[in-house]
Amino acid sequence: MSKLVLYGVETCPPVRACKLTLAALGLKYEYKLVDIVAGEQRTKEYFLKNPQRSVPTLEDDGKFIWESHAICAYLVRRYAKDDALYPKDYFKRALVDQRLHFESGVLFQGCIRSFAAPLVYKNETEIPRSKIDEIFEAYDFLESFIGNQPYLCGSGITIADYSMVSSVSSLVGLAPIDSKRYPKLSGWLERMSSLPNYHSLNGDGAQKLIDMFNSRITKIG
Ligand SMILES: N[C@@H](CCC(=O)N[C@@H](CS)C(=O)NCC(=O)O)C(=O)O
Repeated sequence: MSKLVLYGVETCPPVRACKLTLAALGLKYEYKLVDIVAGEQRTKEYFLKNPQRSVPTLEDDGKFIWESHAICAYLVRRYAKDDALYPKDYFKRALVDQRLHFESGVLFQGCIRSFAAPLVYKNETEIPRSKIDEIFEAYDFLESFIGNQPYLCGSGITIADYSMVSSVSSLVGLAPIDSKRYPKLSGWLERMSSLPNYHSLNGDGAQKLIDMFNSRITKIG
């Protein structure tokens, strides 16, 4: 088997989605820390691996892939014993893809990055109330996606669950999930939180990110 290297930092939700997927597949890999707050993603050496200068990046036998959704899908196609985590069936895969795009565009980019980047890179300390409203709007969608199924795409876990939990668990510090208003979402988050090694793979990093937000935000106005 080829040598896998994951470049990232544990506060980054997409990095944690890749860690959850690698663990679910039982894959061994080397983890190389890229301190994005210190600017390590902007070195020439890293640019040669990933010209977008983002984390995560996966190295597989000297080849590089970035964008967590592409990485997780690749890992399943390349290394999984079956297609449970990313089904080959056209409709089932479309459902997983829809959730992955939702995580990428709405949850991560729209909800997290839009306020986190100004906090980290521009030293801003206030976030508008509308940002919190957008998180709850995203939770409303997730509540309906889950419906009466245990996971986001039905009865079995998929890479969409790993991707989504990395973001949702990072947002609960700013927008707590009330189990009365969001019974499906809170039940799903509880199920995800009881996965083996959940805390070391995702929960601890999510908490560090929440702590970082709390240490920088002085006002939600
Ligand atoms: N959609 C991308 C998002 C990756 C991303 O934006 N990562 C952030 C950290 S969480 C990053 O690399 N930031 C570096 C920078 O902004 O310079 C993915 O899922 O991999």
